[in-house]
Amino acid sequence: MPDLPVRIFGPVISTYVRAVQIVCEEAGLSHETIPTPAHAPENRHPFGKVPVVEIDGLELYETHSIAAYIDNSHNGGALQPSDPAQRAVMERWISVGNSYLFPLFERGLVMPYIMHRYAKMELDTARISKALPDIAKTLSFLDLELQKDGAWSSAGFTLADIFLYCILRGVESTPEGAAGMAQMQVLPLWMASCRARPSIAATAWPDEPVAT
Ligand SMILES: N[C@@H](CCC(=O)N[C@@H](CS)C(=O)NCC(=O)O)C(=O)O
Repeated sequence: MPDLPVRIFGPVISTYVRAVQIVCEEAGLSHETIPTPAHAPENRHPFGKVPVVEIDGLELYETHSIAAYIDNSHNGGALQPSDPAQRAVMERWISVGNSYLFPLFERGLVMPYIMHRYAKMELDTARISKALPDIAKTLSFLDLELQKDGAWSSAGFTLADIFLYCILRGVESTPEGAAGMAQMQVLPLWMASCRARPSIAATAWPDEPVAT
């Protein structure tokens, strides 16, 4: 185990900062989050994103590569299936989360609420209304995939669960997202099972329901 805590630079409440925090918890690594807004001059991510992470004398960015590094170097790869087919499923769902889910949810729903709650801007209801049909369709798609064959959860708890939990947690923290999620059959059960995991409980956001 490294002597120094893993240093995570990004906002304290952030989807991808949370993913790194959870992987650190899974690996038993101490970690600290240094509040750094994405577009602050001190942010070292070349594309103005967060997080940037210092670990083992390395400076890393891009959450998927950070998560895989921590799991491979400090957790025996326990969060990544060794079976190639299961691994492909995990990688697919991380990619789906990063490429399609996060942009849709973040732009259409989560960010308008962040701007409203924290920057005290008027809630952009037009943007939310426009995005809601696609968000509802996407939640249904995820729910049906879970029902069909367990989708990303079929190989046990992996990095895919961590990415998707963090991405869906943002959705769930909005009224429309929480209502949409409550209409799903299996997705809320999967969210609850994640919340029962110590790494996820240890990194909970202030408004997050506790595991029951
Ligand atoms: N590809 C990046 C995406 C990270 C990302 O989008 N982070 C969000 C915060 S959770 C961000 O930096 N948002 C600020 C922005 O896009 O301007 C990664 O995997 O680390």
